[in-house]
Amino acid sequence: MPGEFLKPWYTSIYGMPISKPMITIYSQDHRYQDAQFELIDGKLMPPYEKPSRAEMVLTQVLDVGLGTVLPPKDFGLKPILRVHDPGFVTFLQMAWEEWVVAHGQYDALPLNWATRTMRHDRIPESIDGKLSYYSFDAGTPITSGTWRAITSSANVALTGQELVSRGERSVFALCRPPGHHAARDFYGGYCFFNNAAIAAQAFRDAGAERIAILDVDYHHGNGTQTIFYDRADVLFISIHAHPNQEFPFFLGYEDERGIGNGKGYNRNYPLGLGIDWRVYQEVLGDATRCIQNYSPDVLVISLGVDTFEHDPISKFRLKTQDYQWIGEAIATVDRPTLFVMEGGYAVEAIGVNVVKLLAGFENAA
Ligand code: B3N
Ligand code: ZN
Repeated sequence: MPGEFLKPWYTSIYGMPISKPMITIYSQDHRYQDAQFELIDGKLMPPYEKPSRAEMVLTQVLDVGLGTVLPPKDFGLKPILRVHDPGFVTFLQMAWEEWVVAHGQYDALPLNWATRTMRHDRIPESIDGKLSYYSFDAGTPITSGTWRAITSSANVALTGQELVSRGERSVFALCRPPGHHAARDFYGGYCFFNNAAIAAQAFRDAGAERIAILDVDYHHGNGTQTIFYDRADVLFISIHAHPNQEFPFFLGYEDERGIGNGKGYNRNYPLGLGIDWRVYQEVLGDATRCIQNYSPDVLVISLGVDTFEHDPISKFRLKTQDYQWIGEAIATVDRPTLFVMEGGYAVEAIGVNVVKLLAGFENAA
């Protein structure tokens, strides 16, 4: 690892000039989430969501000199429990231990779910039952290192949040595992803790009055949407593949506009498969204008680059150059901004695309 990354904790650099424009927060602990298999097309295959994704992004951040790379601070469970259900958090903490006792050292996956007429008000006692209760897909394995990786990922987001709260104009939280599919009490879509939601709530708790979250990942951020659906203090906007065609299938439609106090503070832009920059830029322009009208204190970006034309699991046609323009469009909002890493599976290109976007933002800001 480059020496810069091994610097002591950032409190030692507060008040000192930061030589490079955008700080990245990164921890090697993401490597503890390293599953053997993922259920894809009816087969158990090597996972798309793998450690090399984050490593490629870090390499690119360092290669172009985006800015200082700092390790996360440990915030404990308190800020996670501001967003997630205590029973869910305890389940994630204990799941691997209980699974090994029941089944041995294989990745833990659920087998069935409580659909429609079945009961949702009983939490089973067995680990198999709890896996079913607290998940919504079979593509998100719990492994021996999951707990360490997901707490680290949340800390990466929270460290970025703290830096922005203390005056940084923009910070990149290089989170892995991602988070935007995780809801208050269920995981799935490679996500366990909702890093962007945890950071948004932490901004509120630090005194910010209005937060906007813009989710540019290919998949709808169902978890983030539901966490803030009845709230006016967090505007959620998502641009994504239409859920009648793509995961997560059961949320992300245009008519989901929020409920109660949150009515009008949720906005979805589901797009057809195969769209390119011409379509995307119009929608993005609409989304940024909507955010400007809301006038948030802080902007959180759920940053997925699985919108890329060569992404192996997605069907948009954005090119590398387009990511710079996405960054420039985000910069027009002109707010302190925390970027939180979500999806992107074209491993060779993931770093270039992410850094294009961040540099595009930084140079336009
Ligand atoms: O949607 C998929 C999927 C689609 C196409 C695939 N091919 C062509 C091999 C493989 C898989 N899988 C369901 C799980 C997707 C999780 C998405 C996580 C994410 O990036 N969220 O933002
Ligand atoms: Zn995605």
